[in-house]
This record gives sequence, C-alpha cells and structure tokens, in this order.
Amino acid sequence: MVLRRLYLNIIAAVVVCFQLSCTGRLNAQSVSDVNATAQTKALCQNLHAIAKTQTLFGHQDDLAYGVKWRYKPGMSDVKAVSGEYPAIFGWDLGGLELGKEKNLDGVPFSKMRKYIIYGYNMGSVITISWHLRNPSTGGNSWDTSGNAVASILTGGAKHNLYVSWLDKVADFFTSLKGENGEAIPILFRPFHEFTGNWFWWCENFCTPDEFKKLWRFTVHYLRNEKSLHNLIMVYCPTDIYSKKHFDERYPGDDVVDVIGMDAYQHHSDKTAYISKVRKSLKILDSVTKERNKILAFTETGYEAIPDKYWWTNTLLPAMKGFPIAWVLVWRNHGYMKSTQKMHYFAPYPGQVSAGDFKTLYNTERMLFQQDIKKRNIYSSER
Ligand code: BMA
Repeated sequence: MVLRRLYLNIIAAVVVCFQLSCTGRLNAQSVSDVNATAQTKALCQNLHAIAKTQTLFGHQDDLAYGVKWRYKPGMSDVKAVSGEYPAIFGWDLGGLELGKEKNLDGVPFSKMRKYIIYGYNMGSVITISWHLRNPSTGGNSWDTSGNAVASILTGGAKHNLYVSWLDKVADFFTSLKGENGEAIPILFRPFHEFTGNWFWWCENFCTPDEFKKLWRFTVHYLRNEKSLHNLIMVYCPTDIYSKKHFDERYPGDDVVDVIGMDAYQHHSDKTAYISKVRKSLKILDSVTKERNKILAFTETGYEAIPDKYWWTNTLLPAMKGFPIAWVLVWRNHGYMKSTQKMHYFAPYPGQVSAGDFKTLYNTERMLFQQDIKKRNIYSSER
C-alpha cells in the first residue's frame, strides 16, 4: 500500500514537471528562435509581461557621449539629470560592415563593446540598430540609388558582399559575453523605418517580396549559419497607415519578436505628433496582440527639446494606454556643424526640460536601470 502511494506520488510529480516544462515552453513562444538561449527567452518573456503596465526608458549612445562631454567613464546625461542610467541602451553598427574602427557617429567599436557589456552587467537591456552602407553604390544608408535590396538577395550581384557584412556583424555579436561566458541578449533592429523614404531599404526602393526575402535571409543566416541564439528580432516601421499597410512587408512570425515604431516630433505642433504616434501605435497594438508579439516605441524625441514639459505633456500622452515595452530617445550629439543646430534628444543638467524629465522618471510607468536590475530581467524566475 505504502509502495503504491509512493509510486502514485512519483507519477504525479513527473506529470507536474512535464506540465511545468510545457507551460514554460508555451510562455516562451514569444521568442521566434526556438533555440534561443535561456537569458534571451527570459528577456523576451519579461519584456512582454512588463509592457502590460510599464515601459523601460532608453537612450542611444548614452554611455559614450553627451551634449557637453565625450568618453568619460561612468557618465550619462540621463543619469546626470535623473540620478539613474537608462533601462535600455541603444547602439548602432553602421560602418562595422566596412571593417571600420568607429561607427558612423564616431563611436569606436572597441568602446561600444565595453559599454554593451557594462550595460548588461548592470542589469539593463541592449538594443542595436544598423545604419549600413548602400551595398550597391558604396554610398551611405541615405543613398537610395542602385536597387540595393535586389542586389543583395540570393543570386544578386552584391549577395556575397552582403554575406561578408553579416559575418562581421555576427563576429561582433559573438564577442558580447557576460561574466559567465553567456551570450548577451540583443534586441536587434536592422532595416528600421522601412516605411519611410530615406534609406535604401525603404518601401519606395524595393518590393514587398524583396524586403521580406532580405529580412528572412538575414535572420536565417545569423541564426542558422552563424549559430547566434541571443537575438530578439525587432521589426520596425515608421508611420503605418492601415493594417493592410503593415501586412504588406511583414516577413513572418518565425523571424520577428518585437514590433516597434520610430516617430519624431519635428515642429512645435505637439497635437500633430501625438495623433501621428497614436494612429500608428493603434494599428501596431492590435497586430502585436493578434500575433503575440511585443510592442515598442523604438525611436522618438524632439530635437533639442525646446518644450519645457515635453516628457509629461507630449510623450506620455502619446503613449498612454498602449502596452509599450520600451521607449528610446535618440543620441545626445550636441552641436552639429553640418546642420548648425543642437542635436540631442535627452536632457542634460540645466536643459529646459530637465525638471519635467525628473517627473517622468518618477512616474510609475517609466523604468530605469535600478528597477530593471531588481526585476532580474534575464531570469525566468522573477
Ligand atoms: C540620425 C542622426 C545622424 C546619425 C544617424 C545614425 O538620426 O542622429 O546624425 O548619423 O541618426 O545614428
């Protein structure tokens, strides 16, 4: 009798373990790479869960430079104003494909690697975009000539060149390791703003089929040929006008994890910005829910933030009610000779919107580095 009970208990325990592992797998389905590392799966699941009520705050090139400084260890404009580092750090690989030492904005890749590791070790999240050159003409990302997308697809004249560029990107990703040798999970955001008309991969310069092929090839090559299982793929249009518009280029649930959107405020009409952002977010919100993907506001900002209350009177109302996993503002370059303007998107001490940024920092919704560290976002046991 006792033996029988023991036997039944063992069977029950096995069933529970089996159910738990199945549930674990079910919850982890939001990662499109079935072989994703444990930390990558956990990050994806946690972002999904957090987004229901809160949003990570992010800043591009945050640790490398600010409006009044360059390459000072530990510095950050976001931290100088709020007291804390961002919860998500953005970096850009543009130029890596040519074997350059610095990216298109002058950040040395050797330093970028250290900042990425530093950011990960403090518990924050890393997202990477790629302003890659035009493979067809040799021009920059904004050179839209030469049917570049078609030229790099399988069988195209520049296909091998593109593969060699992906090899360099894969080498860089492979070099991003945590303290125990684990691959640092990366929210990878290539071919961003493809519904715009300014990059060679934008919708005016390639067909939907070509774009889908480019996306699918890129993901499959990195995942299967280069064995990278630390990538969370971020698919990122700019303005989206309808569900049909969104569906046109969508490459498939097996190669996308996050659906993001880039949109900036370009003039003082904040109502126009808010309604533009909300229009696109509404469509993307329903798409992400339907497809069980994560929603993000992958790039935004108002150059030089001339509006004292931009953070709480414009940005928060634009995002209100949407389950946005993170919002990232662009880089703090400072004075830009080419445009003869100040080019920055996060405040620095003394900047007119610094006080309001502090209010944003104190809202329940917005998460910074300490919150994320406490949540242990790379672990499935939160
Ligand atoms: C743009 C500007 C450029 C920069 C590019 C890539 O929005 O900030 O100065 O080169 O992004 O980071």
